[in-house]
Order: sequence, then structure tokens, then C-alpha cells
Amino acid sequence: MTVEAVYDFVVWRSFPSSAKLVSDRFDELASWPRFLAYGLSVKRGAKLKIQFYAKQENVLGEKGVKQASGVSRLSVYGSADGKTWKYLSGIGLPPGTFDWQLFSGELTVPSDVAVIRLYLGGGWGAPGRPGVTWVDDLKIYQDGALIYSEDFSNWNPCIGAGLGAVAGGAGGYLATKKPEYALIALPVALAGGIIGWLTASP
Ligand SMILES: [Ca+2]
Repeated sequence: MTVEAVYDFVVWRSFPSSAKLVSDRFDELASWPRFLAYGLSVKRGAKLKIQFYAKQENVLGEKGVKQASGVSRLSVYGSADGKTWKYLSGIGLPPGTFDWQLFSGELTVPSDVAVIRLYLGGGWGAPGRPGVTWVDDLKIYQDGALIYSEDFSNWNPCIGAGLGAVAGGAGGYLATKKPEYALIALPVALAGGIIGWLTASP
């Protein structure tokens, strides 16, 4: 059983990572562990446009039934005070498999809403054939002006590789005084990158 949300450092639209939601269950979708745009201030009556890119593999419909409404989705909630939230709108993805595509939705901010937050859920596949939804480059426009963007960037592997390279190179050189031993920076950088990858959590 796999139901998880992680950063993906191989499949993305913008470097170095994207959000990846995986589920091999008919009855459960993976959700991003934190709300996006949490508590973002919006203007009453303003037009919000929310857009993002998504890519998908083997996603079935709800309860395993293919349906046009989609189950991988971005949901928008609004609140007057940041305490009580109500569902405002959602952008559902079609089931199935497709490459990166732009999805967008619009809504008008109700008069009793001052802040919003977004919920991201995806996956919903079958045992042995997990459904995977990738999301990247999320943007929110208010009356045409960009007010929020989320690129799902996690720099852990890059930082690990950089630290590993410096430590490995300096260590190799200092221990031997031979410049060629500084090449140990390469495997150590790789190890640092892998550690960074494994420890990157949303
Ligand atoms: Ca990205």
C-alpha cells in the first residue's frame, strides 16, 4: 500500500522539483501535507484565477470508476477570520494518463471571505498500478495581478550535493595533499545529493 505525497526531483516543470501524489488504493487519494496559500488575503468581489500544471499516470475515477469529474483536484476554501472555512470552488483533473497540461479555474471572492487556502489531492489508482499525479508551477491571480506562486521547490539534494562536494574535495586534498584526491568530491557529492533527496519531505 502506498499513499504518499513527496517532492519529485526527476519529473518536474520547474527545477528542482514538483509535487508528486501517489496512491495505489481505490478508496484513498494522497493529499499534500500542508495547505497551499494558507491564509492568503483576498479582496471581496475580486476575480481569482488559479492555474497550475499537472501530469498524470494511471489515475482512475472515484472508487475505481472512470468519471469525467476527476478525483485528483485542487480545492479552494475561504474564510472571514481564518478560523472557520467553507468550500468555495475546485479544479478537478480528468482521470487517466496525460503529460504536463495547464489547468485553471476562476472564481469571484464572496463578500464574507477575506482569506483563502488550497487543498491539493491526487493519485487514486489500483493495487499494483498506482495512480500518480504531479503538480507544479501553481499561480493565483487577483484581478489579473499575480498574488501567489508555488513552485514546489525543495533544495535538499542540491544542498546535500554541494556540501558533500566541498567536504569531500577539501577532505581528500587535505588528507593527501594531492589534488587528484580532491576528486573524492564527486562520490561524496553524489552521496550528499542522495541523502538530501531521501530527507526531503513536504
Ligand atoms: Ca517546480
